[in-house]
Amino acid sequence: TDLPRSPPAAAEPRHASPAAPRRLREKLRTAARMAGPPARTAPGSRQQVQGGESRAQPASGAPPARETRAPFRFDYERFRRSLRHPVRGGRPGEDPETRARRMKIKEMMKFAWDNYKQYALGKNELRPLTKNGHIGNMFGGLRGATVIDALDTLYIMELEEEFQEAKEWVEKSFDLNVNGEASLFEVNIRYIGGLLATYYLTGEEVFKSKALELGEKLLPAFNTPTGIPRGVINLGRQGSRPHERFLRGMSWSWGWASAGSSILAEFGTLHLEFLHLSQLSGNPVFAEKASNPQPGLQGIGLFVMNIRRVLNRVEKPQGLYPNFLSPVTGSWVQHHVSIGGLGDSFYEYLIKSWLMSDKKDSEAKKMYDDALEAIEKHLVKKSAGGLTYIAEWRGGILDHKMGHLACFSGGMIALGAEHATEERRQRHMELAAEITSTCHESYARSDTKLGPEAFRFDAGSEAMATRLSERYYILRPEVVESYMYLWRLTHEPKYRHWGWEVVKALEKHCRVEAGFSGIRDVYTTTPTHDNMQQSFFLAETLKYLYLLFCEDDVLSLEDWVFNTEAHPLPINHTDFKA
Ligand code: DMJ
Repeated sequence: TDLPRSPPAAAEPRHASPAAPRRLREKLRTAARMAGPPARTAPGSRQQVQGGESRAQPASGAPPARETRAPFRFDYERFRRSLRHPVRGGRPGEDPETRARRMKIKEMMKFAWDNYKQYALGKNELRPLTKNGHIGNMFGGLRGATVIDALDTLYIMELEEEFQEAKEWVEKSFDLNVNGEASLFEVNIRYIGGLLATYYLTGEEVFKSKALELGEKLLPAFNTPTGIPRGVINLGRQGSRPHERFLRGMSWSWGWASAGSSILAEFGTLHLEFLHLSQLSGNPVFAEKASNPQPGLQGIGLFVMNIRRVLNRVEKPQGLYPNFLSPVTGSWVQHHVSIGGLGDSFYEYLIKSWLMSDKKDSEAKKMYDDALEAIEKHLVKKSAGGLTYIAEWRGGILDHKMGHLACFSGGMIALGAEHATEERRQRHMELAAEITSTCHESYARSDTKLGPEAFRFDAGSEAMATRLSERYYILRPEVVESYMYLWRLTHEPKYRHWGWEVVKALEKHCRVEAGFSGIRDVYTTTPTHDNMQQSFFLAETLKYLYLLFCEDDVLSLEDWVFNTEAHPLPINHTDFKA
């Protein structure tokens, strides 16, 4: 998803305001319990809970506590042996043009990284025109978003020296003892996702321990009446000033989200990462089977399983999932449905949860199948010119618009189709190909051959932006993401061809002296630049382009699922307890 990047409004009811001191104290005590360090009890001893109080649990359905488990160690070597394909590398005898194209994309990655390193190392993003760094307000005081987002791409592209530079920064400078208001979603997909993926790829403990430490800090966001997390969390700082300790672990809803609601694509995009945190910290892989939830990360899988329970209970209008849900009542707050921003990765994580479980998580598969059926029935449309698109839905009225973000859905639907019944498989593959083709049209119909932020199918418009405010391109990945999946699943040459068009357009319009920049208008051949090299350009756009020109067994879809920031997380072929 993609969300307004302003901090929560002051007027937003913080769910523990100074006007409610008793409630606040209770919340703080609970938050402190939940944000406490992982249990370090001796084998077989009884788990101690801070302050002697009962442990925090997800709002519903959590089974009662029992004795602690034996200490757990994740068997990394066994995990690596379980992979069916090598994770990287070229293959002998490949076509020289494909190799040359892949090398070009590798060069683009090196250029993006080198400039970030030179002008902005330790900041969150590079500003390539002014040659300095940008911090922003999404990550609650965390720094180095580009480093963490780039790590696995550098590794996969075999940019060894650059990978070592990034790793060294994580070891020496990545500080988790920060204080500030962070987006739970963004920290999860970029930082937790990036660290987990790099751990699984390299086996380097530093990435695992940072992911687990950061994961701990996110737990208090789940402390709501329903267990649906709020969008913003104060990451807190240990041993800091009183007002900072006061806020530590507090969470609240975005100021712009109606009636203190939580966003579908935010609370629905935690599952993959949290199950891996759970796995690495010792809980059985599939949390619904856990019989002794514990405070801290070991029970983290239960928190995300509880989200499912709430969603399964609430009635869905026409089977569709609206984007805003109250974390207090567990009911929808507004009936806006979108497979683009605010909704997008919720659907993606349903099908990927099933794939990541080695196709055992049938609940996720059913939720995905039902959701897609409702989308097909109510939102999929064909334009007068024959282009298939997915409209948005506002309380029953269709908005004939697709955001760039919604273009990931071609890849998602193709991925799901692979595993569907024969009748659905064919229909969904066609739908996936048609949507990807429509998204390609949004690029092909622009002067730069890059696509706008949103395009419409009304008032005579077909796959083009009609509003000035929707003409920009900020180096987003969703269209090339779909090309990559469609290539892997069909091997139709057009997807590589379309991907190469994007490479040429990026070089022509987005490459500047010190990095890559977004552009403000895709409909002019002399666009102005927005002076921002987004971290997802290194995590996603360049990675998906590179994989488009790799053999299928590089980060094979049989071994990995990509989180929504393109960080590969392994499919659980087995239980890796040691
Ligand atoms: C990325 O952070 C992720 O892909 C997210 O799911 C949506 N927005 C950006 C890229 O456009």
